[in-house]
Amino acid sequence: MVAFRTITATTLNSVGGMANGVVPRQTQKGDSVSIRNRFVLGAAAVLAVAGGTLVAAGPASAAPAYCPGGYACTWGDTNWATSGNSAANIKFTKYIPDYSGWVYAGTKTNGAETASSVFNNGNQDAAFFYKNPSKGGASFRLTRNTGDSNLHDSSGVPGGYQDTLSSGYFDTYN
Ligand SMILES: [Ca+2]
Repeated sequence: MVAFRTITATTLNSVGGMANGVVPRQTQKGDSVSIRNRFVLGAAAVLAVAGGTLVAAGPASAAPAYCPGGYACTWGDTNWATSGNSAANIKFTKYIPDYSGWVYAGTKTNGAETASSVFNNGNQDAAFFYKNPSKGGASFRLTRNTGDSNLHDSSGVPGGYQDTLSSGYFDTYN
């Protein structure tokens, strides 16, 4: 819509006419306005592309319940719950070198190699999750305020990490 108005005004200017209250301007000035508007439109297009990239890279969204600010959290099942309970998670503010030492809150389910959903609600850092204890084995990285509600499928974090996580670290401690 902005582009259309710009083209119309430029066209009117180029023929030196006056219509619909548009004051004719010298061609040079009209051209400079047109160039500036094209630049603004170009910048908007770049922002639109960047926004699309962010969405594709990971499901940025509001943090799930019971994963407070400053924490990275894991749950035993998909959709940020363990046995239907969002509060039944394991969370850290720095790192957990071995999830086998933890159970999902309020359950007896051990945290090692059982996570099916994860979220990084940290204040600043990316979070890294590993298949083996103490930063060992294959890993993936979650930027702040992103997560994966289903580690079984290939959207978000690449598939193959369900029921494999054994340690997690914020970047500062990684
Ligand atoms: Ca997934």
